[in-house]
Amino acid sequence: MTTSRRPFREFDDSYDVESLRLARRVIRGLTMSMRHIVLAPGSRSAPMAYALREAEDLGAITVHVRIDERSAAFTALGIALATKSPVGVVTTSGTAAGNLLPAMMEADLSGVPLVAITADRPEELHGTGANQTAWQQGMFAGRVRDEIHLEQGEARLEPESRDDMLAAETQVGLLLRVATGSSPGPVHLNIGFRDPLVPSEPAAAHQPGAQRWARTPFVPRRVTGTGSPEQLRAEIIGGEILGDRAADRPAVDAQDPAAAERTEGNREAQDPAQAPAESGPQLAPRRTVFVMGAEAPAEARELARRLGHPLLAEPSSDARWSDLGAIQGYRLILQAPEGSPASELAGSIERVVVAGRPTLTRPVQQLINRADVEAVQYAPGGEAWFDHRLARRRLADLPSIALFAGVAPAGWQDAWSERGLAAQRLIDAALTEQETLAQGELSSVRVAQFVAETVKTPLLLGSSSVIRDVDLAAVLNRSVLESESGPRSRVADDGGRRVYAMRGLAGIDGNLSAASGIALARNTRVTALVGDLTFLHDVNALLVPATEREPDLDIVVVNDSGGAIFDQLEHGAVGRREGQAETVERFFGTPQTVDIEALADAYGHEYHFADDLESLGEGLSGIEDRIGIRIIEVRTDRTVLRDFHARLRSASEHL
Ligand SMILES: Cc1ncc(C[n+]2csc(CCOP(=O)(O)OP(=O)(O)O)c2C)c(N)n1
Ligand SMILES: [Mg+2]
Repeated sequence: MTTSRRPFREFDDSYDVESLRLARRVIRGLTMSMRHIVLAPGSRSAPMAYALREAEDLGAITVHVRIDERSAAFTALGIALATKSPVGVVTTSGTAAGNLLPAMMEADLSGVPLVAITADRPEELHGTGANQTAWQQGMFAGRVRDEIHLEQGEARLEPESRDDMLAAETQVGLLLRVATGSSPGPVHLNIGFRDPLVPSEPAAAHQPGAQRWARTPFVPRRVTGTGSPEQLRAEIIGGEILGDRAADRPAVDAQDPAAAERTEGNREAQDPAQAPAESGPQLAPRRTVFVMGAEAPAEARELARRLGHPLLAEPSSDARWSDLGAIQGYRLILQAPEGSPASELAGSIERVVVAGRPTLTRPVQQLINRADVEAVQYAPGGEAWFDHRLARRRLADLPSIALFAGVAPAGWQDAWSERGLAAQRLIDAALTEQETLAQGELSSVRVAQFVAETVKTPLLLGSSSVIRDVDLAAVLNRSVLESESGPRSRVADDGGRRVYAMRGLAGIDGNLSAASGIALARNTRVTALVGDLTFLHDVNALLVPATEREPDLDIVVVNDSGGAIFDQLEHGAVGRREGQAETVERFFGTPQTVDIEALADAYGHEYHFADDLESLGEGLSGIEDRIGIRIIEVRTDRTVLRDFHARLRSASEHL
């Protein structure tokens, strides 16, 4: 149900300066679908600041103030990630606007409706040497779904001819519809404001009550209409699409690929395109796996489960945390040395359905690109990062995916689950061995595993190593490993766990700010697990103006004094060449010795140092009794990681 908007005429701000009147119209347009806005201070944007203050008083929007524009933009991005609705970030003119670019780029590729609202000088001041004046129109070109420029007219508009103002409001509303449309993403609103930029004093006789906010209540975006993923999912789960064929699937030995071919029965059904339409789709037995990347649609998970296919799920897909079919330690299976049972299992994969965007590891990319494997992307529409001209084949609807994936031969899922449990035990044993070698010093992989398995809050996984370590080592439900009866005894642990990660561009910038935004929007404590460089890159996220609500945020910093990830890539090998260690350390490792405790102290936040799992657990506990930001530092040694991963690989020979 919606309440009607109050007609425009009821707004009585005719007494006020034009800049304020324009700002109010803009904000009215924004509040049609926007509930949060982040503002960084400045002079040219002053009309927006005053008008936002009014709007906040009227209950139309929540305003957050941040001093650093880059942090402001990433905070807005975090709020948008958590609320799945458009969030604005307001800046003054000049380089202030330029600082939004990284978050706009991330929003572009992760399809987040971030609305850059940049104040500008009037057009005639451009090119005259006026202070803080740069050409801002189109400055995010190619990264935004749409952009508009509003120029405040020179002449004061008469109250009875407010067409320009009304048009501004409508244009802003339309811009937001683009941001949240079928291909959601960032948009840019540039506004040329003219002096004066502060509100006039209303006459003593003025009735302030006349200026009441009118807004349409927010209605979350819903996919509707025939063929929507939800509908299709209902049909599939209800058996309308698959009928009872999944239940009737022929018994095929998963370890005997040829057996699947022999019992396939319906040859025509091998190619979904050739399936006879009248008789309905036929599902052939197939050894398929579903790779679930960032933002993988939930209905793909349900389909995989229904068809009996294993899920190879990255931590930023919900499938990793809320489903029974996710395979533990799958990376180890995919990269197991040739001749091992695990490598045979991985080698027998015939088809891969990719849902969402996997970005973390090479074994997954190699699987998708394998010459003997057919891979399709399930992309129901609006994926910001998917270009079918460049990437693999795309299928947009679940019935086509079901036809492509076929049903799992008997034993397929169990073979993966059992191998996955063995892989997980191997990983845990390797971690214990590592800790013995390092005389009890914590491994960063162990820290990532512990945090991901322990915290109950929403979790933001920083770019670089931590998300990959969680991907490698974290288990949804540890009791599975301890249980003797194996995979069948698993208990679903779907506590609504939500894991966030910046997988649009995987930057190490803005991670803490995005986590703050998520905490503010969800009104709950969030845990951010980040590397030391990721922490320091966005340390200004700790700067919360004294007037603002501090986000409830636990930041776990895995401090290994520099970038660990590079040593695990090609640079690690280069660094081991004669005389190259110093170069690689200087240009890639980039060691740092910042005193994080002193930083926490300087910003006025709680600090906890953890040197073992017990004290890490203590640092993360008691969340009901505390507010604000806590920084939990764990020191680890990145120089041991290359050998650790090598040992793990060779241990998987017998997997
Ligand atoms: C904004 C940005 N700059 C640079 C990079 C390249 N980069 C990727 S990982 C990394 C090092 C990260 O180090 P840290 O946060 O300490 O994580 P670690 O790998 O040590 O766990 C860098 C510089 C990036 N991804 N984003
Ligand atoms: Mg580091």
